[in-house]
Amino acid sequence: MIYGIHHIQGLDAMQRQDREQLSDRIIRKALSLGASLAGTAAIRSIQCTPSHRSAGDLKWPEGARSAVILALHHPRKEPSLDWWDQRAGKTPGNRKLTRIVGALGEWLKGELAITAFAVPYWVEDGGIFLKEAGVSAGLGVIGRNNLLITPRFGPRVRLRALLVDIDLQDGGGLEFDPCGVCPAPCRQACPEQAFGSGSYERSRCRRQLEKDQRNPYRILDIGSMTYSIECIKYCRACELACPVAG
Ligand code: B12
Repeated sequence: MIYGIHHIQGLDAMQRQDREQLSDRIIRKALSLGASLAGTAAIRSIQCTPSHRSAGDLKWPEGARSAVILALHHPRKEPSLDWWDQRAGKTPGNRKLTRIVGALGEWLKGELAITAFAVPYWVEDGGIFLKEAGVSAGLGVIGRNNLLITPRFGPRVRLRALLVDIDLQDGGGLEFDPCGVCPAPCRQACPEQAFGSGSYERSRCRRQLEKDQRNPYRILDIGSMTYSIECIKYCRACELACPVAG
């Protein structure tokens, strides 16, 4: 009997070690493909986060057991990564992230025989709440600006995910509290006082983003050498005011 328990405990430890090694390998591959950060999480821990709990009936692909969450750094000095244009993928940053996700999915299938499901951006199209998945994967924490704050890049990252049909390590539980002693310049920076009530108000934030939509920019199209590409530079005040990671 005692031997049996030890045997099971040994098996558990081995499975945990396998999961950790596999997660590490996948994370290293994602970084080598150009992701700035990557992490893994069990679907059941993502399902326990506030937005997933309150959304209730999200449709997860059958067989999906874990998620790989990727982040791409959007540095202050490269604002164009985040300009929304008319092309597929919408922003240069998102196009890059989508390419990395695609290449990682191919590698998982070809190298490790793992089935990967690309996750749409919009939750209503079958997507997931990416900031909270990022917390579950240990990439960062939710800050007072309501964004995922990462230790290395602050909130200046964009996120995407892949779901996979195997068990991977649950990366959550990051010990990081950047907002505890911060005077929250992010909250003062909002042009619509979306944090005026003490918590984030989506309708106020949306009001600013609608103003940005009504005020598109024309940028130079290198092909035709004319100012013909129209793009929207959405407000990032709460993100850019965050002092974490400079
Ligand atoms: C819809 C959407 C919007 C809407 C509504 C946003 C909203 N928060 O309600 C609008 C258009 C207004 C918007 C605005 C912005 N968005 Co937006 N948006 C999304 C989208 C598609 C879904 C987000 C959503 O609906 N969440 C559900 C709502 C109810 O949750 P919530 O407001 O985030 O609040 C929850 C969390 O804070 C959580 N929470 C609070 N504390 C804690 C603690 C823990 C431990 C946990 C686990 C959770 C948690 O509980 C709250 C309630 O459920 C995601 C992409 C995706 N698929 O996830 C991008 C996304 C969240 N947006 C992003 C960005 C960057 C922005 C903007 C800066 C605009 C811009 N220039 O891109 C602003 C910032 C607004 C802000 N400060 O929150 C990034 C965030 C990156 C990051 N570092 O966090 C995302 C992930 C897209 C991306 N490309 O990577 N967005």
